[in-house]
Amino acid sequence: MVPLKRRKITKPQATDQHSKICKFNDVAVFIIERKMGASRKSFLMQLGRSKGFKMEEHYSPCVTHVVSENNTGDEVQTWITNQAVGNDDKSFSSSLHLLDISWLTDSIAAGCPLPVQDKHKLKTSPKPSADVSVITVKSYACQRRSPLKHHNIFLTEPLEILAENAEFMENEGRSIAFRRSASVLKALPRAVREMDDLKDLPCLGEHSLRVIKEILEDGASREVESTRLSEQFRAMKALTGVFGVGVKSADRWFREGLRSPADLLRTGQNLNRAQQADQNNKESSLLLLGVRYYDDLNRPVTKNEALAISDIVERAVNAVLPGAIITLAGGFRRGKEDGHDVDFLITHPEEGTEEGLMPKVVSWLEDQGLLLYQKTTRNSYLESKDGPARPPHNMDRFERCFSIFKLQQTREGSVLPAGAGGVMEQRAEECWRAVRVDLVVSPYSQFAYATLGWTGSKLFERELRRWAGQERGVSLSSHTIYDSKRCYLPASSEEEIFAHLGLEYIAPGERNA
Ligand code: 8GT
Ligand code: MN
Repeated sequence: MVPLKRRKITKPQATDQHSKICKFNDVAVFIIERKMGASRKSFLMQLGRSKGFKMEEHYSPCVTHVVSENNTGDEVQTWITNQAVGNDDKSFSSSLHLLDISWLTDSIAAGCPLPVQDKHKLKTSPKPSADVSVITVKSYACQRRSPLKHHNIFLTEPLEILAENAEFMENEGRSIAFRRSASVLKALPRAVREMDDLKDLPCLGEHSLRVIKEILEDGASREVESTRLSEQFRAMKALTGVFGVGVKSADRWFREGLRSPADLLRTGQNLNRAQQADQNNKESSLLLLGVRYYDDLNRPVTKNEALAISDIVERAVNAVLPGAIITLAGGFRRGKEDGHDVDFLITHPEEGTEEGLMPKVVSWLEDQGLLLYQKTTRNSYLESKDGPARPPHNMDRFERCFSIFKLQQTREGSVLPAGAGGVMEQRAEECWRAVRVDLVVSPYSQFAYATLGWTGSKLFERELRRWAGQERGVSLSSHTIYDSKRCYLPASSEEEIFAHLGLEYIAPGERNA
């Protein structure tokens, strides 16, 4: 056994001996034995030392140059990391050179440590950055994919309550801000757990962040929950839920003390007042219809019901214009399982033959007793302000029919197959429901734009138009794109329109911003 005293002095002596002959003190070389073998390593160590190189026996933080043979940079890095386990030194310095043996042999031949050149360096794969968990989300909703089912409904639903409330207050800017925040969260690949998950995300304003923080910390936002329960929010929701009633009328009625569609009937004053004036006759009968079918029209339309209506529309259109093309648009085209209405686009490959189509389709449907209400317009700008008009930003000039279909159903609520006759039809005679249906006729040359414009979601459409204007200097509508010289850009598919806009194509199912 070596006495403790001797052991203590042996090591420094040896180092001293080395340092005596070391000519290049700022370079400390370590050779990795792996794949090289002990004898070759020992030979190279001796050779190095004989030329005045500081050759280290062990790997330590003072090593400046790690040399290996037939190892990849990643292998060397792993080897070094493993040496560090258990030491304080868990990482290695970024100034550490990971080199091929050729650097050492060249240096020995040159009689001094050569400057490290690219050819000597071992290639390592890029280190995953510490920020790998930070997700980058593009700032326009039309640049992102947002599926129907996402991971952050617990945040987006409350934000959308605030958006809806802002709409009731006619504060569009605020409403859009909340919708944009919600939309960003819909695009995230996982649930938000902490506020840090949100850093670097676009479109999240101060107010939205406050709401999100509260939900993450307390499970709910006081502002959202009190909005949800507020008399005004609930009344506005109920009153705007009446077909044909916009925010302005609902707000007026709220201030007059009305709270629900039943109140409209009870007081009757609005209906009577409206009926007195001849020009308002239509409006009041629309209101009566809206109240009468309130429950039906607020019950989601199922996919099966949409398909059954699709069948009817196809029969109607083909009866009056064979060869016409009918597309189910809106939420159902995006893959939704239900919706508040069913939207259809109709065209014909022979441009011009679609003109005047709507009145014929409508009378076919009426003859079959399939319509409870319809209002056909050639030009959406002529619609009354409080009628079922849409906000001006997504209006178009297509021939269009707002309607309420009378959809036959079996008693169990399933839809009667088209053409089912006999006993079944008689039994189901009184079993039907009201469904809101929008029919839109587009010339064939504008059909791609119409399809894109009517597929939604509403925020996705808005963001497309914003992108077009702000980033590309063009104007996008449901008819075409026109540039600053008002030149029209024809397109025969949605893919082509995305390409015109310099955007990656986003499939309908991923436009749920
Ligand atoms: P839903 O399931 O509640 O029915 O949801 P949706 O189908 O996505 O919404 P929608 O209110 O039925 O509208 C369908 C799409 O048509 C939306 O993208 C909306 O922007 C678009 N749209 C209208 N009105 C108009 C309009 O006048 N012109 C154009 N081009 N698009 C319109 O709702
Ligand atoms: Mn719809």
